[in-house]
Amino acid sequence: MQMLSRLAFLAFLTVALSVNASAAPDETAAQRDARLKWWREARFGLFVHWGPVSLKGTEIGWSRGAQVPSDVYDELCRDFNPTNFSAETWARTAKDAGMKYLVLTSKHHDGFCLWDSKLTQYDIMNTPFRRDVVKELAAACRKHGIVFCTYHSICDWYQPDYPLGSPGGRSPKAEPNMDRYNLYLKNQLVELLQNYGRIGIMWFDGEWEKPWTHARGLDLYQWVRRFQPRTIINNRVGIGRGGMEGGTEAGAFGGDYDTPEQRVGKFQNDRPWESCITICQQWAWKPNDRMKSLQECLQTLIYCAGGDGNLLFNVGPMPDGAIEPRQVERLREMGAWLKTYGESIYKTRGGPFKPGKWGASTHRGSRIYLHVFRWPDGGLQLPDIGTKIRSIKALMGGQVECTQTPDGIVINVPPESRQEIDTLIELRLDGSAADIAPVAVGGRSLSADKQARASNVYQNQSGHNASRACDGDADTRWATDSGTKQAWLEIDLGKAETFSRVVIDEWAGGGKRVQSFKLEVKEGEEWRTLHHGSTLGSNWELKFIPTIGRHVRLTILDATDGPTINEFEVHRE
Ligand code: H79
Repeated sequence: MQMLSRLAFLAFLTVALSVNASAAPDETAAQRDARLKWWREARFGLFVHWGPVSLKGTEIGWSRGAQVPSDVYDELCRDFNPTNFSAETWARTAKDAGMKYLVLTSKHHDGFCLWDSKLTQYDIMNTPFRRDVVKELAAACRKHGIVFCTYHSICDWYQPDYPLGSPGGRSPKAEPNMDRYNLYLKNQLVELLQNYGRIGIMWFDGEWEKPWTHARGLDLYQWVRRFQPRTIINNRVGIGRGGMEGGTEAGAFGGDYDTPEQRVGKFQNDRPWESCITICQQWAWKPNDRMKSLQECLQTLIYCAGGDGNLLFNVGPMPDGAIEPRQVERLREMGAWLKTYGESIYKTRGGPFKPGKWGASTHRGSRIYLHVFRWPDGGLQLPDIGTKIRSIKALMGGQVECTQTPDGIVINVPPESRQEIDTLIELRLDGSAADIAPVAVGGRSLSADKQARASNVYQNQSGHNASRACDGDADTRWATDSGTKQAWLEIDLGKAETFSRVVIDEWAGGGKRVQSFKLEVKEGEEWRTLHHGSTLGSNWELKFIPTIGRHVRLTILDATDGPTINEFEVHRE
C-alpha cells in the first residue's frame, strides 16, 4: 500500500470502529431515539422468568448441576404441566400494574425453550403441556396493548455444541462447536422473530462467557434487526458490560441500552438504561420467597424514572402456571398508584434534581415532579434552577410552602400532609425543565464539594481521591492502598462553621474495615478530639454539642485493610 492510501485506510478503520462503539451501525442518533421512544416513555415493564425449574423452586439456569443434578434438571420438563397457565391473565396482570411491556424468558442459561422450536427437542412441546407459551403470550399481550419481548440467553449450558456447561458454565463440553452453536442461536432467533409478530425488545444475557466475542455480538445485533428493524436490543448482546452495575465500558459495543441488575441505575440521561429487579429475591419462583413491600416497589420505580431509566420488574410464575396471588396483588397496588400519579412517571425524563435519600424528580415540558421520600428538618432545600417557579401543588392534596431565592428553593409540606411512600409535588416553571442542567440535592451538608485532603489515595487514582468523600455522591468513594492500617481525611469547610452532626458512610463493599478512629477539629494549630470510636459502617452518625471550626479530620488509627469512605458529611444540625 502506498503511504497515502494506507493513511486513508487507517482513517476509515478508525471511523468504522468508533461508529461500532457508540450508535448502532447504519443508524443516526436521531433514528435510534425514534426507535427507542415507545420504550423510554413506557418506563415500566414486567419480566417473567419461567420454565420446568419452577417445579424445584430453585434458580433458573443456575441451579442446574448445582442444587439440582443436571440429569434430574433436564428431566423436569417431563413433569411440567402448568394447566393453570393463562396468557390472558398474565397480560392483564401486567396491564393492571401499569406496565407497558413484558419480557419472557424464551430461553434461559439452562437451554429450555418455551416455544415450539423446530431446532431442538428440549422445548415446551416435549412436556405434557404441549402448548406454545410464546405464541399464546405474544397474542394476549398484543390484545391488551402490552409490547411483547423476549429474554434470550446467549450461553446455553445444555446444548452439546456450546463449549461450557453446568454448574454455572464451569464445566467443559466434550465436543463443542461454537460456530455450529452460533448458527443454532441465530436460527432459533429467526423462529422467534418471524413467527410471533412484533418483538419489542430482544433482551440478551449470558454474554460474559469466553466463547462470546465482540464480533459475534455485533453480528447478532445486525442479525436481529435484519428480521425486525425496530427491535430494541440491550447491551448484553456485546461484550464489555461493567458487571452487575450494567453500564457499557468505553469503546465496547453496547447495543441500545444499559442493564443494571438487581440495583437501581445511577442517574444517566445521555444513554438509556433499564434496571431489572425481582419482586421477591429469586428470578424463578421460590416458595415463601421474601416479597418487597409496596413502599420498596414504588420507590424503586420512582428512583429508576428519577435517574432517567426504566424498571423491568420480575415475577417467577409457579409450576401450575399462575403468578402468586400476593405478587399479583402487589403489582395491582403499584398499578393503582400509577393510575392516579402516572403522569409523573410515563413520558417523563429523570431530573433535574438527581435522586438521593430525599427522593427523586422527573420532568415533562414545563413541569417538574418532586417525589419526596424523606423530609429533612426545615424542609427540602433545592439548588437554584435559574427559572422562576410559577406555581406549586401537592398532587395528593394538602398544603405546600415554597420559597424561591437566588440561593435556591426551600419546599415544605406540613407533617400531616406528608405521605408515607411518596409526597408528590408538581412545580410549574416559566421555561422548559429540560433546559435545567441536572443537579445534585446536597441536603444540608457543610462539607459537600469542599476541599479535602488525605494521607493516602488508592494507587494515587484521582477517581479515589479525598474529594470523592465529600462530593455528595455515595456512589463514589475515597479509597486507600490495600493493606493501609492508618490514614486521615481532612475537610476544609472554607470558613469557620458551626456544626453538631457528622455522618460517615464507610464503603459497604469492603465490610467494616475501620477498627479504631478519632474525629478531630482544628483549634488554632492544635487538633482537638471530638470523639473516639471503634468501627464505622454504613451511614454511621454522631450528634454532639454545636462546635465551631473550619478544618475537620477523620483519623483512622487501625483497620483490617485499606479504609474506604463513600461520604464524610459535616452538618449544621
Ligand atoms: O436472568 C437473570 C439471572 O438469572 C441472570 N440475569 C438476570 C436477568 C444472571 N446471570 N448471571 N447472573 C445473573 C449473575 C452472574 C454474575 C457473574 Fe459476572 C457472571 C459474575 C461473574 C460472571 C457478569 C459478568 C456479571 C459480572 C461479570
